[in-house]
Amino acid sequence: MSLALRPDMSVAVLTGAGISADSGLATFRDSGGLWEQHDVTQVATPEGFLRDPDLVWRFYSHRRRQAMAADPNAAHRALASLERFLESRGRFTLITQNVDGLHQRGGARNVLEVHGSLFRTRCANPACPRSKTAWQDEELHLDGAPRCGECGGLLRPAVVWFGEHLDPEVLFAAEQAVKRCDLFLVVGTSGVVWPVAGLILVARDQGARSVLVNLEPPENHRYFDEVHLGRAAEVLPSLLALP
Ligand code: BJW
Repeated sequence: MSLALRPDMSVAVLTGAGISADSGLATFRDSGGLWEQHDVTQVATPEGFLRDPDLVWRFYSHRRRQAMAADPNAAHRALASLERFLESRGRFTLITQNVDGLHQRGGARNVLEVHGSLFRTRCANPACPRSKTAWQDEELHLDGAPRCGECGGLLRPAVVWFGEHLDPEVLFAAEQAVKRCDLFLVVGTSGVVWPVAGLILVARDQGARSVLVNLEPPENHRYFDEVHLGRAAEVLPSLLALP
């Protein structure tokens, strides 16, 4: 079965950790996932970072290393093909909660990284100018938290932790894309983390067709018009079946 896409359609896609599972990266909430192996309050909150920045940096440096060693899979590539298919007459927005950079390495050109990136760093001191703009950083800080060259404070990964606001411009762009889409395609996410979890409600409100591809039915599966169960790398290429 395919989605019968037309080149003049407006498509918004939301991805989560499940799309990178077929590249060998752990998800968060599945059995054996990151939150089973690490205490989320210690490694993914601002309070956890203040308590033990070295631990947090070890967690993110290991994930940097794993993401660098991983390759994009057929699902990442299928979405990049969809972007090219729609580029002259349609609209395409790829919204990802993932921080692993695999969409870009799989050929996607415009990606809204709503939870930041494993490969960017910024200063953790809000008074420092280097806290405002993150920069590319592929180093592994396994021996401890790096320090800011400007203010001497701690540097931090430029990801969004629990209790932190998403970049308002990036979130706005994601909401706008969903508001004007004909098709909202969601791939590999449990749909429990807000505010991104609310995007399916935005899509429904404005009458978009909503399609979910996921290994198992998540809590919010009833909100979707269609649910395709299976591994993203297997299901997505045939579902998109581009000419
Ligand atoms: C496959 C597969 C295969 C497997 N093929 N599929 C309203 C109500 C309740 C709470 C809140 C609320 N509003 C805000 C909150 C608080 C909080 C929140 O949402 N909490 C809930 C969890 C209860 N949200 C926030 O704090 C957010 N900030 C915010 O709202 O600011 C305003 C505010 C501030 C203060 C107070 C109140 C409001 C920030 C959220 C930041 C999330 N950050 C993380 C870490 C990012 C950095 C990092 O990567 O380390 O983002 S947490 C983690 O979860 C990560 C992910 O992006 C995110 C979502 O996870 P995802 O991608 O869905 O993964 P899984 O593992 O959950 O699911 C994988 C799925 O794939 C599964 O369904 C599998 O079946 C499937 N799968 N293999 C296809 N091969």
